[in-house]
Amino acid sequence: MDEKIIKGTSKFLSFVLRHSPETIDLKLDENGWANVDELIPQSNKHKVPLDFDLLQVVVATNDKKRFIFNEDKTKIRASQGHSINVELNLTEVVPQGFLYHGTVAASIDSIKETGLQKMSRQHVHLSKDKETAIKVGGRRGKPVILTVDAERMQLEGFKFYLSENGVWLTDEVPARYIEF
Ligand code: HQG
Repeated sequence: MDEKIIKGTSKFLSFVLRHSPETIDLKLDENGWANVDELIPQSNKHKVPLDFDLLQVVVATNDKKRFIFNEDKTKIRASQGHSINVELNLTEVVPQGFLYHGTVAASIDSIKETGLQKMSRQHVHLSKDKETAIKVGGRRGKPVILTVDAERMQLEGFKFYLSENGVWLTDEVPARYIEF
């Protein structure tokens, strides 16, 4: 299958399943699930070609496992990254040591002032390795990597969650826990 089509479909799914299902008149349930038999016709109706085979390939080959099916593949959702309000029922996880956040120099003064904020998403996104953080920051320019003392944060009462695809999530990171 054509790589370009797979990537384009992944971007389209990120958009509708995380941010804007109404664009294709799609309803997500309160846990962020879309019915596959609604997603496919609604996509086609809005001129985005989609069938079950393509959907399966996108889910299976996605580099970050961004999407997940329920057990019988009748529903699909994004594992993280939402700006719309969905309840993912994430389980709390206790981090050990440090986590990393990739950003760019232009954001540093503001982050020093207010810490890491979730901005338009539901959580602040952190990763357990620097390489991933470099990629995340690199989406916006020359990456700057911040080191977060997640273990100390958790000991002092902050909650951490791990998405189905391995992204560490928290509500905010006050600047005192960040090594710049
Ligand atoms: C910055 C991608 C100023 C923050 C990635 C980031 C990730 C602040 C931007 C996922 C700030 C928000 C999320 C503050 C945070 N002042 N700037 N106080 N606090 N920022 O896209 O973490 O490929 O919402 O540093 O891989 O970049 O789409 O968050 O630059 O996992 O699956 O505000 O998106 O995943 O940007 O990326 P985002 P992010 P996907």
